[in-house]
Amino acid sequence: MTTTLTILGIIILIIIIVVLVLMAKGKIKDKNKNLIPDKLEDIYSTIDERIDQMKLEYQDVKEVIEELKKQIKDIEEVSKGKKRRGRKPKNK
Ligand SMILES: [Ca+2]
Repeated sequence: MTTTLTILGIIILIIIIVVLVLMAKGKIKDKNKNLIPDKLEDIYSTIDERIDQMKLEYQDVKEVIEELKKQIKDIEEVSKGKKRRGRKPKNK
Protein backbone atom coordinates (compact mmCIF):
# COMPACT_ATOMS: atom_id res chain seq x y z
CA MET A 1 0.00 0.00 0.00
CA THR A 2 2.75 2.42 1.00
CA THR A 3 4.76 1.40 -2.07
CA THR A 4 1.74 2.01 -4.32
CA LEU A 5 1.19 5.48 -2.79
CA THR A 6 4.90 6.30 -3.16
CA ILE A 7 4.88 5.24 -6.83
CA LEU A 8 1.65 7.22 -7.40
CA GLY A 9 3.20 10.27 -5.69
CA ILE A 10 6.33 10.02 -7.88
CA ILE A 11 4.19 9.69 -11.05
CA ILE A 12 2.12 12.77 -10.07
CA LEU A 13 5.30 14.70 -9.28
CA ILE A 14 6.77 13.76 -12.69
CA ILE A 15 3.53 14.85 -14.44
CA ILE A 16 3.61 18.20 -12.57
CA ILE A 17 7.28 18.75 -13.50
CA VAL A 18 6.62 17.84 -17.17
CA VAL A 19 3.62 20.21 -17.29
CA LEU A 20 5.65 23.03 -15.68
CA VAL A 21 8.54 22.50 -18.14
CA LEU A 22 6.13 22.46 -21.12
CA MET A 23 4.50 25.65 -19.78
CA ALA A 24 7.90 27.31 -19.38
CA LYS A 25 8.73 26.37 -23.00
CA GLY A 26 5.35 27.72 -24.15
CA LYS A 27 4.12 24.32 -25.38
CA ILE A 28 1.26 24.48 -22.89
CA LYS A 29 -0.46 27.88 -22.87
CA ASP A 30 -0.70 29.90 -19.66
CA LYS A 31 -1.66 33.43 -20.73
CA ASN A 32 -2.10 34.85 -17.22
CA LYS A 33 1.09 33.15 -15.89
CA ASN A 34 -0.61 31.72 -12.79
CA LEU A 35 0.97 28.27 -13.40
CA ILE A 36 -2.46 26.82 -14.22
CA PRO A 37 -2.71 25.74 -17.88
CA ASP A 38 -5.36 27.68 -19.84
CA LYS A 39 -7.05 24.40 -20.84
CA LEU A 40 -7.58 23.53 -17.17
CA GLU A 41 -8.93 27.01 -16.47
CA ASP A 42 -11.35 26.64 -19.42
CA ILE A 43 -12.54 23.27 -18.14
CA TYR A 44 -13.00 24.68 -14.63
CA SER A 45 -14.90 27.68 -16.01
CA THR A 46 -17.20 25.42 -18.07
CA ILE A 47 -17.93 23.18 -15.09
CA ASP A 48 -18.55 26.24 -12.90
CA GLU A 49 -21.06 27.68 -15.43
CA ARG A 50 -22.86 24.34 -15.71
CA ILE A 51 -23.12 24.02 -11.94
CA ASP A 52 -24.67 27.52 -11.82
CA GLN A 53 -27.18 26.51 -14.53
CA MET A 54 -27.96 23.28 -12.66
CA LYS A 55 -28.64 25.28 -9.49
CA LEU A 56 -31.14 27.44 -11.42
CA GLU A 57 -32.82 24.35 -12.89
CA TYR A 58 -32.94 22.78 -9.42
CA GLN A 59 -34.62 25.95 -8.13
CA ASP A 60 -37.27 25.63 -10.89
CA VAL A 61 -37.92 22.01 -9.94
CA LYS A 62 -38.16 22.98 -6.26
CA GLU A 63 -40.78 25.63 -7.10
CA VAL A 64 -42.81 23.14 -9.16
CA ILE A 65 -42.70 20.64 -6.28
CA GLU A 66 -43.92 23.32 -3.85
CA GLU A 67 -46.79 24.15 -6.23
CA LEU A 68 -47.60 20.45 -6.56
CA LYS A 69 -47.76 20.10 -2.77
CA LYS A 70 -50.25 23.02 -2.64
CA GLN A 71 -52.38 21.44 -5.37
CA ILE A 72 -52.43 18.09 -3.60
CA LYS A 73 -53.48 19.86 -0.39
CA ASP A 74 -56.27 21.56 -2.37
CA ILE A 75 -57.53 18.14 -3.54
CA GLU A 76 -57.47 16.96 0.05
CA GLU A 77 -59.45 20.02 1.21
CA VAL A 78 -62.02 19.71 -1.61
CA SER A 79 -62.46 16.03 -0.70
CA LYS A 80 -63.35 17.18 2.82
CA GLY A 81 -66.06 19.46 1.42
CA LYS A 82 -64.18 22.76 1.24
CA LYS A 83 -65.05 24.90 -1.79
CA ARG A 84 -62.57 24.90 -4.67
CA ARG A 85 -60.49 28.09 -4.71
CA GLY A 86 -59.42 27.82 -8.34
CA ARG A 87 -56.19 28.92 -9.88
CA LYS A 88 -54.48 32.15 -8.84
CA PRO A 89 -54.05 34.64 -11.70
CA LYS A 90 -50.47 34.54 -13.00
CA ASN A 91 -48.49 37.67 -12.18
CA LYS A 92 -45.50 37.18 -14.47
CA1 LIG B 1 -3.33 30.22 -16.41
